[in-house]
Amino acid sequence: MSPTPLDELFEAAAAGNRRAMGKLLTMVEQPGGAASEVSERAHRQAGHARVIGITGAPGAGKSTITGRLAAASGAERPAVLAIDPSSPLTGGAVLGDRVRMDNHIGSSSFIRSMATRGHAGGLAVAVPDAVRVLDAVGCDPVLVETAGVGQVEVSIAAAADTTMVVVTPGWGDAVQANKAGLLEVADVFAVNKADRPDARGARRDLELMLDLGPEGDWRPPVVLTIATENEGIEALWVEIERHTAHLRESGALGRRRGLRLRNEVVDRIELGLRGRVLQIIDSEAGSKALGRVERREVSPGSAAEALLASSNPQHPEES
Ligand SMILES: Nc1nc2c(ncn2[C@@H]2O[C@H](COP(=O)(O)OP(=O)(O)OP(=O)(O)O)[C@@H](O)[C@H]2O)c(=O)[nH]1
Ligand SMILES: [Mg+2]
Repeated sequence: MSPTPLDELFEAAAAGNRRAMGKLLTMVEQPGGAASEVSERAHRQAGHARVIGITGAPGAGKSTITGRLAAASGAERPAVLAIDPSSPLTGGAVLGDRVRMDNHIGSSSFIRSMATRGHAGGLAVAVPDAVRVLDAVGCDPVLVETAGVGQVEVSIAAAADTTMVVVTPGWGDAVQANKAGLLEVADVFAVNKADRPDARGARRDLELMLDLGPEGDWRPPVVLTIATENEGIEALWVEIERHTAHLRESGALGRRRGLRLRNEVVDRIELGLRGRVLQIIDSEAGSKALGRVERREVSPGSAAEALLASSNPQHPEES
């Protein structure tokens, strides 16, 4: 059998062809079309890459650290996914990211930015598929940067084997991280911009908060870094590797990955159900029912119940 165009694309991407990698990522980012075929195929080949999430407040130095880490990893084919949760479609910040990273990153690295808007399914499904493709074509590690401003971003960052949270010196940053739910998801902390006053104070604040937190078999280490000077980056990478080793030895890696896949299936079911909900409400029966609700003949609750019952494929006799 001769290879299909998709075979060839995967082959080229596996050989390190950036255009082919970019093409595959574009394909999974756009729902419909070949997205599911690419995802299907990528999934069968994936599962080897270490996935590292990097999050923290805007401007904390995540991109600079990420680029430096990719280089410090000494890996042959590191990849960076920079997720921009807030940027409009013009993606100015994302472009800035690229420039900052390109300055530090090894030439073998692959960098890709993803803007939030325009993803029908949301980042919850777009990001895992992008990671899957990079993993499948042999990138390792895959570093995923997101600004930790909301719950969605936190959960994306946490959809990694190892989650690193970047904070900076200054009153309240550790407290902010705590409020945003970042403390719970962190496996490793970087106190970046340690060239600024009171970096040690920030570390102490974090250690205190960790003291108060639940006791587990892994205590997140806190590393001081000056990303712009490449200081502390080696130490940071060592801690990330130590965490990977811990996950493997304790068996937690398999559990984490299993849970991640479960969450992804749940997200996809939810997405599919949401589509069905819209179908129901936009149907003839839906608009009829809505009319009755508006005329106050039935309550919204009864209308929803009736629509749900009549649309349930397990009860075709009711429809
Ligand atoms: N003084 C100092 N500046 C730093 C350090 N690390 C990064 N910066 C600077 O901080 C600014 C923001 O850095 P980025 O790496 O873009 O931070 P980011 O967290 O990726 O920012 P967003 O993606 O926009 O949230 C840039 O001007 C960096 O040069 C550091 O260790 N010390
Ligand atoms: Mg950035």
